Amino acid sequence: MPKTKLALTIPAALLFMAQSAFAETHVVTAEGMKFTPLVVKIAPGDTVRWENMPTHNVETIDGLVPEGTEKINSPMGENYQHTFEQEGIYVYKCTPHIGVAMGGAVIVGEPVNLDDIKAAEVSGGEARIVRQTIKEAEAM
Ligand SMILES: [Cu+2]
Repeated sequence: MPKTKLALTIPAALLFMAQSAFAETHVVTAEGMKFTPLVVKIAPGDTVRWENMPTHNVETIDGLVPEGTEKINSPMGENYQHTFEQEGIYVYKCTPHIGVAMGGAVIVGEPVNLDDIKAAEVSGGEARIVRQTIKEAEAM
């Protein structure tokens, strides 16, 4: 391996190790028909854990997540956790309660897909979640 390549590889590996060592778990709590906090900002490699979910779930909304990421659709009525590796904004809903705007967003690292989210056509409960998400992403 050429020296320059090695010099780049080692810091990258150290950075990865440091991220893993300090990976955090962030708790989002369902309170009534609301997730608190509504928007959670985390680092790549961190985990979000949803608690107090007796009648709720977490379903990411197609088109409102970073391209190429796997859909999340958690089992109804169960606490759930997910580790986010890929940067960007993930908007999600509670499937049965999106009509009353029960949903939220996870912003992982930089909000790289903010423009896509701004351009998306949303209405009703989803639109309320998206508006709040854009506001918080723009304040970063
Ligand atoms: Cu719900």
